[in-house]
Amino acid sequence: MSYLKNIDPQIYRVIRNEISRQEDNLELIASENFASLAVLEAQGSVLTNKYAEGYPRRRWYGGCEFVDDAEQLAIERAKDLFAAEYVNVQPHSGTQANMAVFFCALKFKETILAMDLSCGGHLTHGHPHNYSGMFYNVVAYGVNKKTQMLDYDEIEKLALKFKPKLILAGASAYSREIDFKRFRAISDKAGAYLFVDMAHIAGLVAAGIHPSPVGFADFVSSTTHKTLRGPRGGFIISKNKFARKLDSLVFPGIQGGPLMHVIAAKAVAFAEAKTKEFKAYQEQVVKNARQFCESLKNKGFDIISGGTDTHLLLVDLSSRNINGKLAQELLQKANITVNKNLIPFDKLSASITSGIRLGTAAVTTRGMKEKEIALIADFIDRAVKNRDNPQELAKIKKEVLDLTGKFPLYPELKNNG
Ligand code: DSN
Repeated sequence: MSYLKNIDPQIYRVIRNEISRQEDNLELIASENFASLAVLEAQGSVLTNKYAEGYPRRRWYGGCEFVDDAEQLAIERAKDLFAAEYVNVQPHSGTQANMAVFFCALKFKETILAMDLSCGGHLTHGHPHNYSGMFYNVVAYGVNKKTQMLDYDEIEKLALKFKPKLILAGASAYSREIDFKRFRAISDKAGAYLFVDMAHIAGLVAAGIHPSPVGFADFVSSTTHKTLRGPRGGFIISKNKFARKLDSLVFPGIQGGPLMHVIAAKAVAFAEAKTKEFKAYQEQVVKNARQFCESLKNKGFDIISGGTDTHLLLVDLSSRNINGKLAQELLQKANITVNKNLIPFDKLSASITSGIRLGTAAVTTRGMKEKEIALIADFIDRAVKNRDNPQELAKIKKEVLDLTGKFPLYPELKNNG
């Protein structure tokens, strides 16, 4: 970064600080990951200079021959990876991917049935402060109070009662396998479109570790940067019959020029996701999440639904006499990064919460396995027990630094000096 250092030492410093933060902290935010150097190189390339409104070979501006190749590769690789008929790789984010799908499937004020935020849903799944909640009539489903898992009979009842035009499956804080076949059957009975937001589990789906929604859903949206481990961005999958409408809704409907450097990086990530190493990585992500549940349960923590089938787990802190906000702040003191999270039927507000959400995608990318996960669970337990003991928290932080030091973010760079 020698040019940046000369031209803008302040931003150079910000990036150096962030590199150190990522190196020195245990990143347990379930939606984060570390993209490969190849993805970073593509994303940091001159493709950022190019405007390319339109789609490959049908652009509004000249000079698009090479960015056309990048977008075509991204589309073809995503189609191959997810066995998809149609893919649009231009959405700048998952939120915009979801917006294009809503605009394609629905008229304003029509009814959607989607998962409640407090039970694991996402803001774009009908939250009143998001476009999805402002433009549409939202009916929410949650989880069963006892099992804390999706209750498909209950979802079917709601679908038949409210006759939504669209049913949305997928979540940000739900750790169990989702039965897309059952969702399809419910949607068919209710005469609704099925829309799956697979942003969190896209990497698991790509690797065949979680059943794919493609084939069951009319629309699938995703981000590229969570378990899929690509650049920050979104994409949409659907059947060919929606291709023209979705294309024109993404551009010119809700976006201008596509981010060609990001699209090139998405192409790299889709190629990486086809490899044997990626499949092994995703298997380890889930093994690590299961180990995390077991280790935390052994220390007396309550895990929502009792376990996980994915990369994430939701910890109910109620019995440990600490709320999510305090736990997040406390763990930060020991260089452990987590996010506070509502748990199903939470009695506390969204800004306090009774839980924390933990994910294993990022630490697994660093090479950590079950042994290290057990150690991390121990750090969390000790931090919670010693919340008023600064010396012990400092000791845990030192142990975290010992651990992160053994698992560099980009070992290739270290080996190159
Ligand atoms: N912010 C993401 C998450 O943490 O799940 C969802 O968009």
